[in-house]
Amino acid sequence: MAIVQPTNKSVQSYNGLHLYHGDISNCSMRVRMTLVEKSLNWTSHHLDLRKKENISEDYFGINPNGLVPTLIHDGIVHIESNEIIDYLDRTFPEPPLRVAGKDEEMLEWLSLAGSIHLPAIKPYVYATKIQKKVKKTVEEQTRYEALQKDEDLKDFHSRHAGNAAFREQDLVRSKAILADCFGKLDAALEGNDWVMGDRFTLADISWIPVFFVLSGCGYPFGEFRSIARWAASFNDRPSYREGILDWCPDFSKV
Ligand SMILES: N[C@@H](CCC(=O)N[C@@H](CS)C(=O)NCC(=O)O)C(=O)O
Repeated sequence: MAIVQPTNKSVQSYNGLHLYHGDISNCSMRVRMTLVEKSLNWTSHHLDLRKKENISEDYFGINPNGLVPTLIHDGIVHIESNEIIDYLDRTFPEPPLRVAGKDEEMLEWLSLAGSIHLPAIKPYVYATKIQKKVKKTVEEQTRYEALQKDEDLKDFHSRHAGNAAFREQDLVRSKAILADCFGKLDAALEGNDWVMGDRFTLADISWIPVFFVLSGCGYPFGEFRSIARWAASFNDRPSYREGILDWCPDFSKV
């Protein structure tokens, strides 16, 4: 479990569920979807990533990477979206978002989504769509470098700092990883309603936001026929509407 001891102690007095999240953040979308699936009440602390509201001493004192989402449950701070959704499903087991006896397989899907975030999803989204929209001013960049201790994140953000732009090779690597993962996802969905078979689980919740955001960036999903069928079936699900569309109606317009 990714629990952190915040240096910003104010959050330790929070009761119930509090979520720091971003409207356009795919990692936040999976936590919002899980909260909706469970019909849980939660307090929203929205951070606008375009306005760099995450780059503050206060927020780095809660999430040491300065990333969204962060869940605070009765004063305990949880980070890492895929771990948060697993925590929520274990803590609030009804309705279950897992298949009995198939935990290992399902957690592999969550772990895969988590592992490709920095090398593939983030570069694709920035390079194709949002790098200009989230470009930091010199002042914001200086503040970020002072607050950020994670070298991989520093390296990632240095690639589009100032006049820099993502290199073709970053995009090529990202596309190769994504094609491999979507091939696996498509195969898992072949003949199945959901990733784990006939039950909607955290594995779907982990990948639906990835599909939504990358579609908005123009990712060519056309060849993945089972993914297309899956996407049509989650369209009317309340957690998709309330967890994703109510916050970000169309990623292509971000
Ligand atoms: N591994 C983290 C990744 C979180 C992450 O990268 N969040 C993005 C939005 S999806 C963010 O906060 N971006 C702002 C930044 O990189 O400064 C998780 O799954 O929670």
